[in-house]
Amino acid sequence: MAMGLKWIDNGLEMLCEEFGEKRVRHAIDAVKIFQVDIPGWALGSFGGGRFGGFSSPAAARNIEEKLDDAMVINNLTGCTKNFATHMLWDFSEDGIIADYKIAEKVANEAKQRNLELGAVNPTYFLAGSHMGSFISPDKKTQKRYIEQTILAGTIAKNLCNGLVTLWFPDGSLYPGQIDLKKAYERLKSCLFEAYSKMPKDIVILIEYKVFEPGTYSTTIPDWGTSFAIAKNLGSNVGVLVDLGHHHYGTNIEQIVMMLISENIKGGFHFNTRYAADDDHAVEPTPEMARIFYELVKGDVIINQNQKKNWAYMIDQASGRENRIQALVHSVDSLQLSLAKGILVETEKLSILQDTDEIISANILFNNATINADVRPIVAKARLEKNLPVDPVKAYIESGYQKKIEAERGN
Ligand code: AFD
Ligand code: MN
Ligand code: MN
Repeated sequence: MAMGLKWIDNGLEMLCEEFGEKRVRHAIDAVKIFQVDIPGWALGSFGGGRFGGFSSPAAARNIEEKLDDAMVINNLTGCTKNFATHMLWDFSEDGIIADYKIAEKVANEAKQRNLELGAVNPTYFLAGSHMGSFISPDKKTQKRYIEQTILAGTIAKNLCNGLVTLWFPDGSLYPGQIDLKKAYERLKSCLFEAYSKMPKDIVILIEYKVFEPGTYSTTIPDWGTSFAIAKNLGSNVGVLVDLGHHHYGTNIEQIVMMLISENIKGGFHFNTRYAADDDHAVEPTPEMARIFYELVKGDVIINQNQKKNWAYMIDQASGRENRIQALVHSVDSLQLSLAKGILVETEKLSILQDTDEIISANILFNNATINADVRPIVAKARLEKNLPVDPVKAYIESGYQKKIEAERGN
């Protein structure tokens, strides 16, 4: 073993002693096969918000540069082959109409970089959506978004991985501003119309969000609404959970469990939030480990039967940190959380649950999800795949950042 890597073997030995060799090996193998989509929008030039126009150095200026950066991330992590796109940012010349031909070109560009196109996001915001997209009273606006949604289905099927993810900014700022029922019914009827013209052998996931840009109401505010709409549309439609889209303190792992139990297709937009939907890089929080525990227990992750797996995507776009480092950091956090979720000693836990040993159950659960140092598991998985043990450090040392800063001049 190379110098300076003794901590990995030592750490693995300790983990095997506590959680058993079989579980530790399973965690290493799981980390080796887990894949997550990179969001194209995280690599572009998003600014510092209302208080400054800055963006992080050498942001990608076009789709080719976004794909260049995504390739670097995939080479460093070995688990981000899929690149998620947004129709009006990535497949449009004017930001109003999306174009199949551009999507074709982007798919080819991705292939040249050993990447594939992942989830397609119709863009229901940007110019002309000030009164909402599907809830807009303007028929022309509704039609434009219906057509874009249908096209997203065709693009997903022919050029991407067959997944369309829908997030609607529709809602209102003040009570009385819109008729809540009319808005909800307009959204449903536009969505039903679009759905009836989309290919059926794709998966569609409906994202919900409790606030922003609507401050008083959001037309699809919670998982229950997504669930109801998905159920009414068809068996290829499910629910997309984004970590930043709940009221503070919501038990997200319980939502995950319910969706699995209801046998509906699910997906994730991973990120960390501190105040609202601030879209920060994923961190290895206890919440994240608990979510992975439910995903593992529900067999909807790293299942050999690909059809059973949920869709896993990162959705982050915070403004100041180095975006490539931030995405690699997210991948690392997800791998750590997956390993923790797998280490939970389920058999012992269920005995403690059945015998009402409340505190012992909690301690046993926390030993895996909070207290275990699983970095040796993730490191071992990387070594076995010939990947750098510390991908953020490898990125910093690669010289890529200096190169793009010189080339892109922003
Ligand atoms: C916004 C929304 C939502 C969506 C993303 C991409 O809050 O998370 O998934 O844009 O459309 O951040
Ligand atoms: Mn999202
Ligand atoms: Mn969001």
